[in-house]
Amino acid sequence: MKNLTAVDLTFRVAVIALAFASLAACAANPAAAPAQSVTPCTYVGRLMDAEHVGFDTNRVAEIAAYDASSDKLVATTKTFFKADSRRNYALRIPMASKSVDGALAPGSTVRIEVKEPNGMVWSGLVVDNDAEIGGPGSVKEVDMVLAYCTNAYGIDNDLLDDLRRAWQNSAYHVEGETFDPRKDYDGDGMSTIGEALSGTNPFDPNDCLSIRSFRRAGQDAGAKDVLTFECRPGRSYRLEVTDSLENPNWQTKEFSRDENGTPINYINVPSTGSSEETPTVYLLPQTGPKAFFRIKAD
Ligand SMILES: [Ca+2]
Repeated sequence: MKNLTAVDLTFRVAVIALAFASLAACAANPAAAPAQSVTPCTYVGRLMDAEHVGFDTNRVAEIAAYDASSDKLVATTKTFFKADSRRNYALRIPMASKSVDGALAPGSTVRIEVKEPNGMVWSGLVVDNDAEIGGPGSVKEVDMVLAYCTNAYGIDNDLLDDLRRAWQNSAYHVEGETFDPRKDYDGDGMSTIGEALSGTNPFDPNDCLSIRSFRRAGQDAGAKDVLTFECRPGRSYRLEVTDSLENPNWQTKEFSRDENGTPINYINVPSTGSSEETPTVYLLPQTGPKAFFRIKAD
């Protein structure tokens, strides 16, 4: 087992809901009232490795939260897989109405620790501004990437080394040139970093995240547009649409996986999935004379 102290630079954070109802019970005389247990605060989001492959039920990571002041273990959970959500973990932090007898209360801070299935432990994870837990019943959306990054490109140091070696062994290597992972060496429209994080080959112009085919819906009632794209293991995909590329206003477009399926916003591929699955998705026809689509990999 190897212990690391890591600061993830890529947390994306949004507090999506807050509820304060349970605080009212102690408002009359907060000093005298005993601490009461209240609805937990929940951290939810997507836990990914350095290449943005999500952990799931095939590749289970364990997540633990510690009280930052006492280092006492307060909550644990494991990653899961849901076909219709990019989230793969939910960590419920038990709370009390106030901080007595070691109970966590609004304003307390936690330290997150992650154990990968290979035994590697990421300890001391700093959750940016989200170490402080929210109010009772609050939900904090926190994505976590297990990356150790001290370079200027914002990616894992080992991944950067791997990409540099692959470039040196590729047809795009130029003696004396410095490797820059922000470049699109193979000229397929995606940067080297973008390809590495979406699971395609940065040094193969025929391999990149792309829409493979699109067919407009016919005139029949209920007909749908049909779109296909290639997936990679462990990634989560979403679709966006805009009616103009001059002043694009990209909006999330719902997927529907079959003719009668309930529309969903994400297509998730298990971490042990086929390396080049090409899903066919059916879309409600876009209104208006033009529509431009794009696929995003998380
Ligand atoms: Ca490529």
